Amino acid sequence: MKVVRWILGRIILLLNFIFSPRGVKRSSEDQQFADNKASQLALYQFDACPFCVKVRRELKRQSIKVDLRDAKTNPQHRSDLENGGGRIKVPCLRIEKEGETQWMYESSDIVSYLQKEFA
Ligand SMILES: N[C@@H](CCC(=O)N[C@@H](CS)C(=O)NCC(=O)O)C(=O)O
Repeated sequence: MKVVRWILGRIILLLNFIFSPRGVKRSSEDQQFADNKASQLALYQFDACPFCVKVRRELKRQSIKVDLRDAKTNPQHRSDLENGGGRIKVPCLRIEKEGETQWMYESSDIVSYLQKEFA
């Protein structure tokens, strides 16, 4: 089962690489604004998780760089996710806003949030 999951994960990564979405082009001012906003975000994720790939594709579409934190292999990120968000489930977007931290689970909610904030 582990091997099948590993193979499926590699296929997802390969397809994602081949059919990588195009990023939106912004003026340098707008891009700077988006970059500043994105610096308040961090995505807790697994490399080959299909739901995480879905969110990373949206990040690519929105041309924003978000700190990607691997919660599978990095014990610090894993425990931060568990303690901060309440459970080990990915993807989870950590949003730092006006001194408050929000932990957003569910890939569809994260994609909607990114579209609302950056599109
Ligand atoms: N409905 C969720 C599904 C997320 C999900 O099932 N993630 C899996 C990885 S693909 C997970 O975190 N499982 C917990 C674990 O493996 O410990 C979403 O769309 O984000």
